[in-house]
Amino acid sequence: MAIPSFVDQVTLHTFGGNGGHGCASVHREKFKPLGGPDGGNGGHGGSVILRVDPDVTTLVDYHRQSYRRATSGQPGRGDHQNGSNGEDIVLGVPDGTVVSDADTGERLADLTGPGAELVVAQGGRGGLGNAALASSARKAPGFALLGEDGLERTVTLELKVVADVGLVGYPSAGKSSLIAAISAARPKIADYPFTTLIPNLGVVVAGETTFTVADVPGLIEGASEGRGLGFDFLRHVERCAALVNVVDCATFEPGRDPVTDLAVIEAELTAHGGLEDRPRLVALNKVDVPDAAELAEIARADIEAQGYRVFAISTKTGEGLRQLTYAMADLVAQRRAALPPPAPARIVLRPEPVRGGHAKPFTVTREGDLWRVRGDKPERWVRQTDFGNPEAVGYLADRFNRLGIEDRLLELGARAGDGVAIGGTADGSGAVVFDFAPQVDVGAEILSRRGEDVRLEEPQRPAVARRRELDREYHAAREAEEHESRGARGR
Ligand SMILES: Nc1nc2c(ncn2[C@@H]2O[C@H](COP(=O)(O)OP(=O)(O)OP(=O)(O)O)[C@@H](O)[C@H]2O)c(=O)[nH]1
Ligand SMILES: [Mg+2]
Repeated sequence: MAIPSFVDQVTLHTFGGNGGHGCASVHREKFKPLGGPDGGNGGHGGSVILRVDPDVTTLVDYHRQSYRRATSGQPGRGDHQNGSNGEDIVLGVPDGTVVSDADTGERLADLTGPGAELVVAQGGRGGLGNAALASSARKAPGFALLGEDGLERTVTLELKVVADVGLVGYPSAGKSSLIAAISAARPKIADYPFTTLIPNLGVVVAGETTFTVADVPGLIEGASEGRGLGFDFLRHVERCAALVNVVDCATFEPGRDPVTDLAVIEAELTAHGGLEDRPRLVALNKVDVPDAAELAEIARADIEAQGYRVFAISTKTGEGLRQLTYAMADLVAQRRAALPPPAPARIVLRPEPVRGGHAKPFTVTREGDLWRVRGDKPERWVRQTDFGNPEAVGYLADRFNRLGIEDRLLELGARAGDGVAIGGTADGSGAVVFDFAPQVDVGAEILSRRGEDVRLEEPQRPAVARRRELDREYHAAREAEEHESRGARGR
């Protein structure tokens, strides 16, 4: 199989599954008409996950099928039955896949090392059923929370293969021919210079070792001063374990011979810098040509005297290729043995479900005649709310108050009737807008949490007020904990 190209790129559309809605239901039994809330929770939507799989070497699968959707969570049902979770989709990607957001170009992850993974489109959380929403203060909630929609994200996957061995040399020295001769890759080969415009990559198997070889567009004297086009590509071989200098022994160009060519290329590599410590092999190519074979034999002694291992080869006849590939494999194996073993830990990157995330629980800003509230929690709570159910809307108001949004608005000078927008994009679309109706203004004495009626209780004494305050704090803390623990699973 031909490896498509050095840089493989594909756009992938991913969709996390939606969370299932929670269920509002009341247990019914003979002689027990109101047996308490028993609505189950909705299941979480599945996520789309990219994970490095050593068996995957290209992105071609995603060229063919570029839409990937995880399944949604099932809704909760009565009798405490929770909906099942949607299934995650794990997409195998090659080691060295760079993931960026297709819209913003922002780099999301550089997936290297087996098992490294990125949750690219997180599934929505399931909504809590009314059984889970019940508390001592809210014994029979007549509502449940909605499941959240899964995230959608379009990403660009880019494969930047780090080749084990880099081939350098003059144009037309036979670098691409060498890749074609020792691997299944079929790069373009021609007798004019600069045939190769971007690096080619081939996979070579020599004995126990499998490694990748990349060529670099031909280098010429003065490349480091901007001549030709190979110089910029040298950064691709910076991470190679070894370099092979391919030398043309059959050129008739004046002023060129194997020893001089090698010196010129080495001078350019030195000018580039950073490649000094890379082991080198020298391949004297085209020895099928009679004159070239002779020239190679003369040059060999000279080049070996400089400390290089020299291989006389012909990509045409295959002469010397076996010895050369085994020597490459040795260098690759040595380098691999010297490197620390890959970290067993998995890098799990989870992009924030809401743009950027917020350090504070929420922020309030004045925008024209609107107050805009932003924050992961308030925005999530809005998504979980069934606005057709007044009790659910009331519960949302309670949650806002417990977080201190109302206090903050009053502090900033908001007045009853002002518009309050929760969330929304930068241009303001997608927000949910309320009329500000501060509960303290209408009289604290008839205020209550949902499922509670203060009129049925004793008039408030200071001790009662204090207890209510503590109770409020307790519930706020419990709610935070609940979200933390779900958050730990990434939901
Ligand atoms: N006789 C002979 N010709 C060869 C051999 N290897 C390569 N060639 C020829 O040399 C020419 C250049 O080969 P390429 O493989 O394209 O050279 P390259 O180094 O990749 O060149 P650029 O991509 O331009 O840098 C082609 O015409 C090949 O057929 C060989 O072993 N023997
Ligand atoms: Mg080439």
